[in-house]
Amino acid sequence: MTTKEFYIDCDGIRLHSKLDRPDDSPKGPLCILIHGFTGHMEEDHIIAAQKAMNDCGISVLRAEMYGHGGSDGDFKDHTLYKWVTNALAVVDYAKKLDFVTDLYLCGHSQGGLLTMLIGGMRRDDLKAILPLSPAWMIPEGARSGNLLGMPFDPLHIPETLVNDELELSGDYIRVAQTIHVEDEIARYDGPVLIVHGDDDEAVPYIYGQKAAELYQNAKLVTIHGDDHCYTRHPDEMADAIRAFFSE
Ligand code: FER
Repeated sequence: MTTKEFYIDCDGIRLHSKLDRPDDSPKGPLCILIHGFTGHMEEDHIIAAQKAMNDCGISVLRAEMYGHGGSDGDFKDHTLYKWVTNALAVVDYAKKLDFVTDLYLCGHSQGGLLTMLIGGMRRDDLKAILPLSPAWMIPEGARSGNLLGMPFDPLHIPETLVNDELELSGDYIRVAQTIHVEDEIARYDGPVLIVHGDDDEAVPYIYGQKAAELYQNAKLVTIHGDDHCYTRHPDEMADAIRAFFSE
C-alpha cells in the first residue's frame, strides 16, 4: 500500500486529496471517493469504503470538496455548483493519471447526490457509480422550504440558514433549488451500487429505494437496522462494496 497526499487545483481552489494504491502495478482501476455534508476524508465510513476498494485491487482517490476537510473555502460559502465544479476537476485529474484504466465514482450522502449528478454528466468516463446513502432529497427540500429540519420560505430565501451547529448561505438553497436529480439519473445507464441503512436518520431509506428503481441498472444493498454512517454494521457496507467489485 502506498499513500500520497496532495492538492488538486480547481480554478485556484486547492482540493485536499489522498491517493491510496494497493500495489504498484503499472495499470489498474481507480475509484474517486467523496465525503458528505460537513464530512471529510478521514471519517470511519469513508476509510471503511476506501479499504474495501483497496481490498479489490482498486486505487482510491479521496478528495475533499469546497469548504470541507483540508480544502480551500469556508463551509458557509459552499454550494452544490461549487461541489460539481470541484468533482469535475477531480475526474479530469484522475483521467490524466497514467496508471488508470477503469474509473469509478463513489460518494456518501451529499457526496452521493454529487455522485448521481456527475454520473449523468460524465457517463462516458465512469464505468460504474456508487452513491452511498445518497442525499438526493436536498433539491426537493430546498424547493419545498425545509433543509436540516429547518423551515424557510422557498420563494423568499433567507440570507442564511442557521442552527446550533452550522450556517448555510442563501445561495446554498438557491443553487439546490435548480437541481433536478431525476434528469441525471436518466442520463446514466451504467451499473450503480446504492448502499443504504434502513434506519437512516438523516436521509430517509425510501430515497435509496427510489433511486434504485429509477436507474436502468442499479443494485440496492440494504443495511438492516443501520444509520446514516453505518456505525452499527460498517462491515456490511464494506462487504457490499467488495461484492460489487468482485462480480
Ligand atoms: C438535509 C439533510 C441531509 C441537508 C443535508 C443533508 C442541507 C446531508 C447529509 C450528509 O451529507 O451527510 O436537509 O440539508
